[in-house]
Amino acid sequence: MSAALNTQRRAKACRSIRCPADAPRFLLCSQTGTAISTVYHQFIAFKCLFPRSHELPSRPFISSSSPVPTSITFSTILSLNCNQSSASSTMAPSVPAPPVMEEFYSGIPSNLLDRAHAAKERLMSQKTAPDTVVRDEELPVLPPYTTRDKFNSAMAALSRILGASNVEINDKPLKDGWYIEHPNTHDAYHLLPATDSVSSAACYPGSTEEVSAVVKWANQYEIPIFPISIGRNLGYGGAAPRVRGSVVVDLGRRMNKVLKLDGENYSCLVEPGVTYYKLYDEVKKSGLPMWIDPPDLGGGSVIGNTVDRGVGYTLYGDHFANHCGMEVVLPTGEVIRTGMGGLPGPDNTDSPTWQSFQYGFGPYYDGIFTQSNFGIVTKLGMWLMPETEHQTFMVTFPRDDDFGDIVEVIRPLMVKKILGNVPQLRNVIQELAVTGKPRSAFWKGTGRMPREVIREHASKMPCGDCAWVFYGTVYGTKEQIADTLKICKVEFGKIQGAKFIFPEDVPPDHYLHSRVSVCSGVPEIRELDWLNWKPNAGHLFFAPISPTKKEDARTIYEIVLKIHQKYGFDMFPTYCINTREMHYIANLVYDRNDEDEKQRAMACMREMIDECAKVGYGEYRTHILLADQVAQTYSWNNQALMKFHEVLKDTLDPKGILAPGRSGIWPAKYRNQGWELLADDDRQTSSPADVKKITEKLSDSKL
Ligand code: EUG
Repeated sequence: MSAALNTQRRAKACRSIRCPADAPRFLLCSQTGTAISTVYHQFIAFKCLFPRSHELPSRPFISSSSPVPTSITFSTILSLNCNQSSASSTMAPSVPAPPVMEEFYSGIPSNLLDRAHAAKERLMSQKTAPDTVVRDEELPVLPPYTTRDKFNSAMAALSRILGASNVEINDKPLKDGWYIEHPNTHDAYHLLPATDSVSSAACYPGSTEEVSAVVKWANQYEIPIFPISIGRNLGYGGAAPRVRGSVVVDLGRRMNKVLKLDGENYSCLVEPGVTYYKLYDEVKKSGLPMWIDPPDLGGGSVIGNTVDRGVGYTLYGDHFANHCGMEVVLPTGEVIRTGMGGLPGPDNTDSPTWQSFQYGFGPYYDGIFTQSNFGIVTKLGMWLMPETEHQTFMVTFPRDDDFGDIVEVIRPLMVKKILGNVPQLRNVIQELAVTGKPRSAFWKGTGRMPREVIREHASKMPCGDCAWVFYGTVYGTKEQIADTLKICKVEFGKIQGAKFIFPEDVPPDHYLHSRVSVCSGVPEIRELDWLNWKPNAGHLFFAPISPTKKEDARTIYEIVLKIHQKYGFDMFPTYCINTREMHYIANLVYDRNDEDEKQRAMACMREMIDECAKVGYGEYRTHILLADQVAQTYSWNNQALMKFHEVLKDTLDPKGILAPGRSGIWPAKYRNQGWELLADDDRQTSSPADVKKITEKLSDSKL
């Protein structure tokens, strides 16, 4: 059945099926993604979806005796008999479908629903861990340097500012959920116990003014806040605050509009809750001939990804480089606009040049609001790429040792802009992983999968018996594409045995087709499939920057390989090549239900960070719990850079309320008291015991 038909059928089902009578009260508990998956367990065959956010029933957060609203609209979906994509198994799904975007702002687009549902089904079929983690401590977890009484009165004040329905206490068991139904209470891909990196509460401001009011509130009560846009920074900490008990400011729930689409300027202006799926949808609806630039997975926030300096795969793949203009709430609550946005248009309108010129006049600040805790970005301008003809292809290379030579071929092609997007180079093992089959389907052994096993399976797949796979795309007119491909064939052909494979050469469920989409501006869900490698999988990204040069790339490769071998992990390197450098992404997949494996994953990350730093290489981005260690590797001139960060932090955020510890930047209030989590340190400063140790020194004098 087509997606449209499916949606129609679901709409019909929505009208005809009523949820059980106790559903409204249940929904009152929580309105987050977490709650969505909690609901699943109540109604195994149905899925209850929420009405739009402004219609959400109010949640009593202090008194539980508020009246239960009587007019909640439910739509339901029959989760049985749902359609399967071609890639999925033939079994009927036993898990409910994820919410679609029309029904929930961070949902899946309806055209991807069947595939997302199948992907969820495949992942959940491997799950052996319990669905919820029950917590054995007084809840909610308090932020540091406060008392329960003070916290309660602060939360009462916050409820008065935002309305009680927009404040939600994190006092339920934790649910990791799934990609679409992700939690905003903790890190779904926890490295430490799930209960460590948790918030005390989440709040949902509905405008820049309300964000500013929340920031002023945080200053008044000295409560640490942790803003998220969507909260899908999975592999880097998800929605989890660095400081235990922070209040998560979930911007996306009520601020998720595409504010402008400009078909002449080829630009847009978005709010934090706009995902790549949503921006794509709006551009399509507008009929304008523009592309967005999605990362591998489309569920992330455009703002969130850009301010974490994420990457996509069209000609506009460097997201920060293609942003134009920000609106930022500073840690004191002041609101600024950067670039041309500083110059107001007539009659209180936005500057007509805000999305046209990045720099404005005077110092250019936008960079300090990325990977930082210096401000909350509430609006962001992005440039959009004009639609064009395109051709995606893969090139396979036969020998493990070809790696260096491949890099040497790629660099000049990119510097000369023959290749203009962000192409990927992957190891052959990833061809196995992106089939979505578990590792156990290929090999039953323990330890790292042997090269011969990979070879045996690859030789039966479209990639054949190869070692490396390059995914490239060329753009332009048909003639330009043909010319560029000719050059690529000559250049890659210099490596003996290089083989070009085009989309028409592979079956419809091959990963190459999802590269065609991503590299032509169509957001995808396919990349999740390598998460099936292990049961209960979480993933971590080790993401050093390498020059696009043979020797550097090899040095890093050898370090990463040696340490993966030492800790017993299969190695999934994806090189995202951005001209003169490569984002060297090693995806570490681990079983969240296996304590030993989690500890090895952490140790493996720590050692890779250290060993790379020793020879001069550093990460472009990292998991929130590894940020202190990574920040310390940027130590040139006796940590001069960190000292500069700290000067800015203390000036902009004197009370230290905004995301303390983000990117390793601690405000004065927290600095040098033991919060920093360094490599040679076995403490876990997000654990209850360590937080207690740190704070009790000060608690007598401060409280
Ligand atoms: C990927 C790429 C990234 C990143 C995390 C994951 C790709 C995975 C270029 O940056 O930070 C397939």
